[in-house]
Amino acid sequence: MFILKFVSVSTLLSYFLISSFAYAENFTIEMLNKLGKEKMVYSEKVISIKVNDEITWKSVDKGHNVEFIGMPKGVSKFKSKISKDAKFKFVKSGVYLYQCTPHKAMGMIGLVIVGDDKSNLDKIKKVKVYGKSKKLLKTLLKSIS
Ligand SMILES: [Cu+2]
Repeated sequence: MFILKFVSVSTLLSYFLISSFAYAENFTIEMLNKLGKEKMVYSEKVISIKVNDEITWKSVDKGHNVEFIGMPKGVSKFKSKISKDAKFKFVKSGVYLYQCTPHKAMGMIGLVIVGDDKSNLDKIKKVKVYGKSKKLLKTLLKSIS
């Protein structure tokens, strides 16, 4: 009786564990020429997601891409083609910083925080960004720390 109970509890537990892994989500960020008063922007500058979630960057307006410039250790560089939708699955927790290659000096940058893990934040703070992105990055980093 005791063993049966134990088995059913652990079955239930593993069911919940597996289902929480299975429901990885996909988020969409739009790459835009204009959003309100801003020009050349990602529709979301900062996004918090879980490990194994995916982001799709939609090429709503042409001429944009996604280029990782700061990420957790062990994650390889990602650079998408200009004017194409881009998709990335985040299997490692940490903070990711990316820019749009053609508009990197116009403040077209974004941050992804995966699994609520900010352990590489100091490294992200040291990543070189250009022009208008410098001030913006400082503001964004302040907003998350
Ligand atoms: Cu762009």
